[in-house]
Amino acid sequence: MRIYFAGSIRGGREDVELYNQIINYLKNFGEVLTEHIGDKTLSALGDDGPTDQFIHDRDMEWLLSSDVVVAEVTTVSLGVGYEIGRAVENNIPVLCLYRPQEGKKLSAMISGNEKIKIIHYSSLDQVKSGIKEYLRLSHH
Ligand code: 6K6
Repeated sequence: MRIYFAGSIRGGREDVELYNQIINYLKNFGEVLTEHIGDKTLSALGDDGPTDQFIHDRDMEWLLSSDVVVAEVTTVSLGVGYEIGRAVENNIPVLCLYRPQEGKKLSAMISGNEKIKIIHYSSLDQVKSGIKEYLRLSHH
């Protein structure tokens, strides 16, 4: 199974450690195409890598070749929202992982889309069992 993990980069890197842990768990189920999302050396501002056009084109190719998109959506990211939209448009199953917080709600464009599965969680153990159940049931 080819898994595209999406998580915030320029939207903010507060959850990078968690992305890393989720990516490591996802590796039990298949190939994670986007391991760099969990790379702590990748900052929100660093731009010493490839051009934005290269990043966009490469990521879209990976996204469209994936069997499932798993997105951590707690830290709001324009790029992650865009990737989710493109995945839905191309009939690629999307699993969103969200930690509910006081005074903040998930975008209605995500929570209101019946094609998107959303797991609300508060601990790593919880998110792991939710991922396991989803990936087992959806026969990818
Ligand atoms: C380094 C520092 C800033 O940007 C970089 C390199 N950028 C990216 N490298 C790989 N994937 C990226 C990059 N920027 C965005 N993406 C894709 O968009 C990833 O697949 C993420 O899921 C998503 C993050 O979007 P933003 O809007 O939070 O950056």
